[in-house]
Amino acid sequence: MMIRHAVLVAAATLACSSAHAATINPTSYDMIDGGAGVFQYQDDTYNGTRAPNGYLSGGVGELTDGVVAAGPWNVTPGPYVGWRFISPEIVFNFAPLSNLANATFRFDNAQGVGNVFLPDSLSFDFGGGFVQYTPTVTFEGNLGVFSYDFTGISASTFTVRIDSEQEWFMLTEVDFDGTLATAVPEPGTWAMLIAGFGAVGAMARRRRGATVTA
Ligand SMILES: [Ca+2]
Ligand SMILES: [Ca+2]
Repeated sequence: MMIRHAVLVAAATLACSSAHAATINPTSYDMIDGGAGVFQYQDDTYNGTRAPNGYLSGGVGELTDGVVAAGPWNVTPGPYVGWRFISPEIVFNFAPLSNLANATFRFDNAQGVGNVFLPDSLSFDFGGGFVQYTPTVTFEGNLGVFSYDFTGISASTFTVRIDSEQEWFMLTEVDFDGTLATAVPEPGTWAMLIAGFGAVGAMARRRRGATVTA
């Protein structure tokens, strides 16, 4: 009975490998921090390393904390990261990723208030150089939402460059949908699975044998 239970658990683990795309969070993202201005537009909750030159690495913070700014940058500046006169590159690191289905970026659609604008475009580097993808752009209150659908992307680390010709842009949240690559069982799981099948087969053979002789 114990062996049969182990087989069922192993089989259930394998069955989970075909999960549908769902929200996935990066283990870390690396980038040059936001700038200062009338308020501060840094990634205030970033929990990784902050180099003297402002480069952040090995942690996560405001961009993937699930918090979306409730108002424009000049009313609720805290939940934004803002960059000035640069097109920053953000490196996103995931636990092994089998499929990236969607990436969504929420910016303040300030339309020039304080020289803050939506960015011009986003380019993604999945290992073969930067490619500019066409987003679906929608608007939620004061936010401009850039949404990108992908197929066939399995890079567990990739870089997003946010291109801006304007002075400022303000980013409050990045969401990803996809599937993490949890499909491959550990070697120990395989060993247990094979041993379990063998034991169940042996039990079945013994049982058949017992039935015949009874
Ligand atoms: Ca956020
Ligand atoms: Ca901030």
